[in-house]
Amino acid sequence: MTVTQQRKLVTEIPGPRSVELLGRVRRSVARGVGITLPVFVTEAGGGILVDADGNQLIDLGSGIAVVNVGNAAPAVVQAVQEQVARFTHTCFMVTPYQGYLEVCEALNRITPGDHEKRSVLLNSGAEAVENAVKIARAHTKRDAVVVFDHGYHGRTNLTMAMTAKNMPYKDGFGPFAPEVYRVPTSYPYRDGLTGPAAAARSVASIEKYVGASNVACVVIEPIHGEGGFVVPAEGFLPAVAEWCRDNGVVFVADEIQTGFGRTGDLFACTHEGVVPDLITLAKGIAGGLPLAAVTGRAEIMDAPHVSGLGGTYGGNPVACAAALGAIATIETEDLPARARDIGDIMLPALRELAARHPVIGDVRGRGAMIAIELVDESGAPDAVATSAIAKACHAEGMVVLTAGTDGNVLRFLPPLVMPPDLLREAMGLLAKVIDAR
Ligand code: PLZ
Repeated sequence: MTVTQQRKLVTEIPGPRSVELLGRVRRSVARGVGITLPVFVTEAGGGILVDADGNQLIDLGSGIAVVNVGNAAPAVVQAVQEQVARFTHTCFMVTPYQGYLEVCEALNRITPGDHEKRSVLLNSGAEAVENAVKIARAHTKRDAVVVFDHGYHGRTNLTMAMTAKNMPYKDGFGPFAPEVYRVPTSYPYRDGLTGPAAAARSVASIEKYVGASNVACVVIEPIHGEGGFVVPAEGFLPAVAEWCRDNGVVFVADEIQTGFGRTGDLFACTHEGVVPDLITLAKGIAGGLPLAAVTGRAEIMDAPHVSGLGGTYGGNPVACAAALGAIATIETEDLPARARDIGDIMLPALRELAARHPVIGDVRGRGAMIAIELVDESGAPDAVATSAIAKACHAEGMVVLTAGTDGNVLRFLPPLVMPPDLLREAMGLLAKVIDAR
């Protein structure tokens, strides 16, 4: 690792060089592309991002849960360099190559369940979700797609319809794809329901408003990501999965954010022993290169006709090489265990902070997917406090992200290779920021 694992501030955040570059962004990049923290990164590794002014920031975002193996992870770099020098693209659908095959074999092996599986490779999370729906529709010959409050599935037309939150994802971009139905989820902090009670409520909604026999698939994140790191009450996911099984509905776990060791297991479904029919994957799959996948039961995956699935770049050879490097790293370095260690450091620190500050209404998450939900004196979501705390953290030299349908969740997604000392320092800085309010 060439990047020293130390936070270092040599200018204000953002520094003059970044400010200058941001001026150029304003003149060249479409306004619709928002930026959370405008420091321009020049190098990154482990738990540190280095910016154009020479500042070193603690990375608690991992590029939105992507670089689980760390930035420029050695096995990823080596695999990419070797592959890029051999060939960069042929299109697997035209003339295939082994990397695509090996990634599919790896995904079939490591995803939950020991049934026979197949995989298809794509470019982005949204594209994976789109394809999961295509596959489920081809298999069931039904139309309806069921999604949940606080769900996030992407920014393409179908996945915008599947995403719950209007601003900033959907506003003015309709009309949206039809036959998408939203039902209540399990949100223990807000609804106080047990898992089975919340599942009964969701199922009642589906049966009343959609009709079981019309439903092709239920698509759910095992922990809602963009929606605020909402961990469902125990028993919710298994009950929903069981209802799907009983009604011939394809149960799709969107593990795009929760996957690849993030929650302390390779996949979040495993915490409750849920085996999805299909699983959508992206983000952590390839150490930062664009790759996504749908993996699932062979008989469902094989429903679409030959040439019904694909795309020019899906499973690009360089991205596949990166994925093989990333997956090998996750397995050989037991990164799920590192995620559990991260949770063991963060959760007690955050709970101690919550005990002193009523603005922290809830501390939740699993492994290295941890969040705090911020509320005002009446218990209502406090987006203003959330964004102020995030900004203050940025000024201290750490990258934190917000989330939540109400914008009142501060979320933490450190690379799983984050050095523990750096993580403790980050928790200390957060305490300093909140104590100073
Ligand atoms: N499903 C569960 O978390 C992507 C979105 C960032 P893409 N989440 C980050 C933003 O503001 O665009 C995500 C996800 C879940 C699907 C997606 C979509 O993945 O690779 O961004 O298309």
